[in-house]
Amino acid sequence: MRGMAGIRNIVILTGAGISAESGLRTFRADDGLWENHPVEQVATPQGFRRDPELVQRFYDERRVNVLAAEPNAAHRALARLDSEWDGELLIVTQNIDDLHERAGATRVLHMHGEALSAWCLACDARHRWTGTLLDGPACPTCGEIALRPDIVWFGEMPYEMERIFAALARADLFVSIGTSGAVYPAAGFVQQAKSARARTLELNLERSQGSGWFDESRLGPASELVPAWVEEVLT
Ligand code: BJW
Repeated sequence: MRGMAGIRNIVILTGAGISAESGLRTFRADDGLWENHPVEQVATPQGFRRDPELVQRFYDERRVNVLAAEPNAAHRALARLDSEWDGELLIVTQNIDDLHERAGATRVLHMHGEALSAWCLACDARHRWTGTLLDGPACPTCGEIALRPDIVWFGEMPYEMERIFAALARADLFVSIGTSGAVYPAAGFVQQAKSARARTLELNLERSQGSGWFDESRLGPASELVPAWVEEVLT
């Protein structure tokens, strides 16, 4: 990248690819999460209404996998950037794992929800959740048996969009890491950043669907590309 002169506000978008080397499967790879679980069955509100047990089992398993995973060098490098970058920084993650936080990052926003959170459809409370939901536990706030995974499914509104759009409008640099660019609104962030005159960089194993929108694309594993880019930014 051409130096960091004039860059103060950074927005980083991360996707499943940043956690792949921590052992968490991506969605759209041949052996990805959608392979055995068709997306309309497990990632839509209609699928949940049709077969809640299937969906609860799917996310109970994902929760176990998230708890067993460890942050990799890419998460750690972003945590370093978060602690050392004086300007504005926002890590918008589409991931439901907590590996950014466990690596030490604090300026993190989970736009598609969190595996370790349960949402009560009766009283709207949210609770940190590390156990199962398949067995129908009562909501600790209201006592109703109405907890669902706190995940944004297709057709639902991603979280904190106003905050994200505000950060994109101020961004001097937008960096997309490990995401295929197949899911909106996240896939459109690069265009919003460009209209705010931000520079745009993609770090991914292969070109994403919106690759043409980026000023620069670096292809390779996140565990190598991200630490190298952070080193460049901070020196
Ligand atoms: C590596 C690597 C390594 C591998 N190193 N890289 C028609 C047009 C436009 C939009 C729509 C449309 N029809 C419907 C829509 C809307 C819909 C949508 O986008 N559908 C598309 C299929 C077209 N979107 C929605 O419904 C969203 N809500 C919405 O739009 O509300 C209205 C609204 C309007 C206006 C403003 C705001 C809102 C909600 C989307 C919810 C997505 N939920 C999911 C599942 C929940 C979480 C979970 O179960 O974990 O989120 S879907 C799934 O995809 C998950 C992910 O977060 C998301 C993105 O996937 P990601 O992260 O990109 O993973 P992959 O597998 O696709 O890619 C991995 C990449 O990593 C690859 O490129 C690899 O090469 C790379 N990689 N190893 C670096 N080691």
